[in-house]
Amino acid sequence: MSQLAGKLGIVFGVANKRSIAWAIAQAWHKAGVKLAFTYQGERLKENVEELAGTFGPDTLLMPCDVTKDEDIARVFAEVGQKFGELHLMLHSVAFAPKEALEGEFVNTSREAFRVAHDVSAYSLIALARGAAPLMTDGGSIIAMTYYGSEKVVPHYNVMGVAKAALEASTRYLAYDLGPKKIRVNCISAGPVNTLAARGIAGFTDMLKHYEAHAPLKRNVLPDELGATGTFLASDGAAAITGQVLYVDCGYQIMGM
Ligand code: NAD
Ligand code: 0WE
Repeated sequence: MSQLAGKLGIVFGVANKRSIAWAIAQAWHKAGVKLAFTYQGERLKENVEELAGTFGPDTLLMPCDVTKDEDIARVFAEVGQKFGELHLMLHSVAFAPKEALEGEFVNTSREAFRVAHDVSAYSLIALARGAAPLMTDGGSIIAMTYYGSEKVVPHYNVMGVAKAALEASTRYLAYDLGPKKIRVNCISAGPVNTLAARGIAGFTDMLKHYEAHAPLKRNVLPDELGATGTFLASDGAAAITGQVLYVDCGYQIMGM
């Protein structure tokens, strides 16, 4: 029996079957975690309904735009009612206006900066504040990040700055929530072909670049992100908090 069996979790960021959030949700589900899901809005409702439905017809599913405090309040009120407590939370949400990922970083508008940071970084703080009171027996909070937070990845632009804020927020949250036995960590994934990655000019070349230069000479698989998510949720990671774990086939260690 898995040590995660019977635990209760909530997942933010499933858009479709390719979403990293879905890979981690499946791994948690296989480990016996009972899951609640949120989706961004009506546009994604059907998709997520179908995926979440594969875990049983009574799987808790709620809309949540993470830029809306009232949505977040409603989600955790409902989780409180239906679950009574919570052990795991996955934050797998990011957005920057498309034009900010196309041109030069120097041209980032005030509004694009605001939106990118609101959706991709501030939301972790708001969600952690919502989840923490329900994590009465301790917990594990995981957020998805990317290497563009620490090195320049051309065109990642304001998302890199927002990911730096997300990673720093992870450390401050780990400090605040540590006394409650709530751990907060980031998984820094290598590139994965998802909705958020598709349409990014040169993404296919980026996958090839990782294959050529990462020590493992390949790209990370969604299942491997799921396995890391399961590890970080487990007691095997009981002393790990405030960290960024690179799950990128070793790419991050390279200097050239
Ligand atoms: P995805 O498009 O499947 O997931 C992004 C999710 O963010 C979607 O479900 C979308 O609905 C959600 N979202 C955006 N704005 C929102 C809002 N206002 N309210 C609620 N939800 C909102 O793509 P993904 O690649 O699975 O991305 C998930 C996470 O993984 C992101 O944080 C991303 O930065 C990170 N990441 C992705 C890669 C990659 O190469 N795909 C690599 C490293 C990290
Ligand atoms: O975090 C991401 C992508 C997040 C993302 C994607 C989009 C595309 C559609 C945020 N906002 C938007 N806005 C849109 O309008 N990744 C880690 C994947 C990614 O995106 C890149 C990358 C990589 C890798 C953008 C440029 C360069 C590299």
